[in-house]
Amino acid sequence: MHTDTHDTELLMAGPLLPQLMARIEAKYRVHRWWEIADRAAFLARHGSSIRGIATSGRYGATGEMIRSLPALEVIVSFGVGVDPIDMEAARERDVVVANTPGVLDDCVADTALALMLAVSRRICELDRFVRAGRWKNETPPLGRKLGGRRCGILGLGNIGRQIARRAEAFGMDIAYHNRSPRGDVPAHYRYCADVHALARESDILVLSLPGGGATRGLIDEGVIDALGAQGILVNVSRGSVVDQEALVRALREGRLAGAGLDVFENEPEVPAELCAMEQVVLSPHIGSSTVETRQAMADLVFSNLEGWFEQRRVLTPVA
Ligand code: 8YV
Repeated sequence: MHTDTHDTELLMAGPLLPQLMARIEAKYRVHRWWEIADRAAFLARHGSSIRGIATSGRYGATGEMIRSLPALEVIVSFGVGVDPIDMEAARERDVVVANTPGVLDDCVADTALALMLAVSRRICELDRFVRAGRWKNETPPLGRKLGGRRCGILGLGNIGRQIARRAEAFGMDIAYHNRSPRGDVPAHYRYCADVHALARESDILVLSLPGGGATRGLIDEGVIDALGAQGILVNVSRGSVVDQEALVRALREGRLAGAGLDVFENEPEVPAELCAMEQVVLSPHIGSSTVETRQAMADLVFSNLEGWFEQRRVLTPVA
């Protein structure tokens, strides 16, 4: 069935991938939220005809936005994390929310392994060493091997499982913590009953759990100390999960060996002290940023929109 959607009005919360924006704007009547100067006047005029929000894990959708659109039916988000979407407001208003799970698991897991390797083998530090001409007069410092060390995964969901597979291929032992043990993972993955136990049993602790209120500040001073002075923290989930000040303090005081961070508490702000640390590898939230995966995410966003407005069914609803 083909339905004409040209008159369907959408609010786009922020700029998305250019080719995705072009595709959406060719098919729907799109209002660009970030370009609207007088938002109150805009809402008074168009608020009651907007049926969908196109957003991302970066822009989200606030409760205020959701409640100010009485005709809203669907929120379609680019990314798997829905922490900046007010899910409760969406539920109250019977608004369907769709994200892009599945298509980015490989790339986010690759990013986690890249950070694990980069920190353990001191790749970025040694790159700076070579560029500074120090090789001529100095012996490069030694790294640590991954094989034989313990990889703890906090959040063994789809992404976490891909991280586990990769870490196993490097010869690491796998432990994890979820709300409950998973029955569908290899029996030799050790389940730890809480975050502290997992940190104690890990050489490298990888965070791949959802952000949001329920996990805010979960990685605090106590967990960092349980990971210990030889430990490495890798975060590919959300900056909000980590008490960033406690992390910086532990790195400064040598109570943690290193960190590989793709996400931060207040992106794109990164504390200057972190930027100055040799034992830290920083990346600008690029977990899913490959040509292939971003295209797959864009296709899924578009299919979710089409699915809703043509068949009243999104492909990947958030449960
Ligand atoms: C995206 C992400 O970069 O999927 C997620 O939750 O964090 C990333 O894949 C983000 O959603 C786009 O802004």
